[in-house]
Amino acid sequence: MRLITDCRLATMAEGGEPYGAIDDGAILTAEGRIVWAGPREELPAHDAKQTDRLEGRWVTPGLIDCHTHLVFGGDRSREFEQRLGGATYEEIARAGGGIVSSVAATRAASEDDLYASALTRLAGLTASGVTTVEIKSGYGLDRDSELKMLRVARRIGREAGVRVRTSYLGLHAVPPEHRADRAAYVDKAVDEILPAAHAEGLVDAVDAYCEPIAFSTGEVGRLFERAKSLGLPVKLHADQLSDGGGAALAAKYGALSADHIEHTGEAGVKAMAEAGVVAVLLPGAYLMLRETTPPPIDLLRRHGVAMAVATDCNPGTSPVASMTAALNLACVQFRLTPEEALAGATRVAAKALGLADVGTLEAGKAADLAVWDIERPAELCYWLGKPLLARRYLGGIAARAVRGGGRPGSTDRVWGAPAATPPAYRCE
Ligand code: DI6
Ligand code: FE
Repeated sequence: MRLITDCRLATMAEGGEPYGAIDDGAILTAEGRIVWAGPREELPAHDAKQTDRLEGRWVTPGLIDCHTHLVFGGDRSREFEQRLGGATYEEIARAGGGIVSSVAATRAASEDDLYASALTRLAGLTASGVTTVEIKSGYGLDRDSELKMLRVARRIGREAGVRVRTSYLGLHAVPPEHRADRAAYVDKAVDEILPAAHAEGLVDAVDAYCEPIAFSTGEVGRLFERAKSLGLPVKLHADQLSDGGGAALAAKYGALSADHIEHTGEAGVKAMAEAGVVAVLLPGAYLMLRETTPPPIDLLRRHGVAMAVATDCNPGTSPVASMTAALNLACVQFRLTPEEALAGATRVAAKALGLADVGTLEAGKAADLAVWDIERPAELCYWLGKPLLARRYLGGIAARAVRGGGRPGSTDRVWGAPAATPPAYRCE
């Protein structure tokens, strides 16, 4: 048993004080779980062998990034330059760039290369307090390459000091070899690739990109039927660029979440509320695409739809590798309150992933914690770029941030394993 004390808690538990704040708190952990969390003066009798004194720092649940495309090959910063120079996303795609260039690079990359390059981005997430990350496939678009991406995601979960949930995103784009017969690709994704990935234990949820430029509600419906028959939960990239009925489709299938939803109208929001679908807000993509229609935040509030916030870390539309940056962007661009945003990166993000045992500081939950050098929880949404994290705990064990920064292929500078004695403090 371990006692974590001399700290302030933002438990993020529902109801009660803003942020579930406790001024002088303590946490008891054992076997990877929180045994007790509350005001220090109410600390029960315990037999903790270790005591970590946090010198007044704030502790929140470890942050949860519930929508990322962390694993991909290649680099698209050249496209960023082209777009700043006036080229449109469509022109770049027609010239062989865009999503198809990520597909080519991902297919060409080895598992080791994909793993190493993903860690360079994961480093940004863990340095901003992330302890659980969702990772999608979708840049492989053939059987072997999709499975390769998902295996890399699983390896990250085993070796890189973070919990991982995977999503199969086979309906992300039509691969170049199927441009003339997209129906055959949908058949393959639904009937062959998803079942194969599922059989290998690589899929925690099924996602799709529902948009006129990507896949129709009918095509996505076929995929979701298959997911249902395999017992897998679904989620959806919905209504990002137009109101194409994506949110309503997600609701029809009882999806965990509908993500983006900039263009969702009131009928879609109502359907989400009735089906308990979480809205995942992705302010990084909104920023990078210079969008001007924000998600319908007031409607979501009015109808009681829970809102999560995520990075959407991807090479095309959201090169965002910091969860605290995503929080800032959600507040500034979408006018979430800092408390809403932080709930969206903890309690609500857990719901968006269907996880019952992370997201708040409460007895019984996993002891995944983030310790911060801040004076108020709102600072997590206020600063843009200032390092705020003092330490993470993963399953009750102090974990160093994963440090990437190496070139693809070099894994020597990566710290994956939780460290018993983190550098910043002494653990008694
Ligand atoms: N999520 C996605 O899957 C695409 N946009 C988004 O917000 C990514 C598109 C790309 O790689 O260009
Ligand atoms: Fe996405």
